[in-house]
Amino acid sequence: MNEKLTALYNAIQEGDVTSAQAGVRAALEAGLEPGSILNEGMIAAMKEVGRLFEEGEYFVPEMLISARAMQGALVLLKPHLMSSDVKSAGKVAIGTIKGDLHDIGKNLVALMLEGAGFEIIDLGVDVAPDKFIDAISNNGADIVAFSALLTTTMPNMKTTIDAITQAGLRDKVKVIIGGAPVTQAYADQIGADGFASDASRAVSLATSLLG
Ligand code: B1M
Repeated sequence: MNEKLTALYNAIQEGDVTSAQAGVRAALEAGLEPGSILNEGMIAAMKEVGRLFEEGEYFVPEMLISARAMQGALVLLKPHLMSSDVKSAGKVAIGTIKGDLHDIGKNLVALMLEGAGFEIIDLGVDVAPDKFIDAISNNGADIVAFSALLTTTMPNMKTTIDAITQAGLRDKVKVIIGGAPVTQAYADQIGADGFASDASRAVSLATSLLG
């Protein structure tokens, strides 16, 4: 790996916000592509944090400080991931599903959708079905996007789709889902309109669903 990306990767894995931000600046100054800075330097580091947690080497506080370093680095990378001359492509209400606090992936998906011209209603984390329903009926969301990182919160995606159906709104909105444990098969099983495995695929999916 490029030495600038290695430094960024290490800073995020160690949870050092200052070095992570310095790493993003150095990588940009070296002319590295924002997409590879994100994928190789940052997302890969979070995957390693997850592996260390699984092996019992990291605990929740370590995951949390790595997440903070990731978010601090993302703030600097954000303007470079977004293109400016795009017109509104539709309105997307996005949130992590009820019970789930993992918001880094959700924030990335929101950022890429915004960059592609979608208007974003960011409902935050641990979003109850009612809030998605409100975003459809009172804020005109064309798409609702759910993110889940826990196998234990995934079932709340189905609960939320069921609540949208019961509110009589299912034919007014497209539902897209994603997050590390989520699959296309699960999307089919719960009646979502689409699944994307990463943020850039979420943009292609949203674009194709709205024609
Ligand atoms: Co948590 N955590 N965590 N955690 N955490 C995982 C998810 C875990 C896999 C770690 C592990 O064991 N290896 C594990 C889940 C196991 C499972 O369910 N099978 C886990 C656990 C167990 C937990 C707790 C239960 C730990 C505890 O308390 N004992 C707890 C639960 C809290 C809760 O949510 N109720 C918990 C807490 C936390 C922190 C708060 C400390 C922190 C989150 C901080 C934050 O987000 N603000 C945290 C972190 C950082 C992680 C890991 C290490 C990293 C997640 C991350 O940010 N990845 C994670 C391990 C891992 O993922 N390998 C882990 C980077 C991010 C860019 O990727 O979110 O996958 P991701 O998003 C991608 C794609 O998935 C996709 O696009 C994104 C960009 O490409 N995508 C979508 C995501 N949403 C999408 C939506 C779409 C489309 C695509 O359409 C709508």
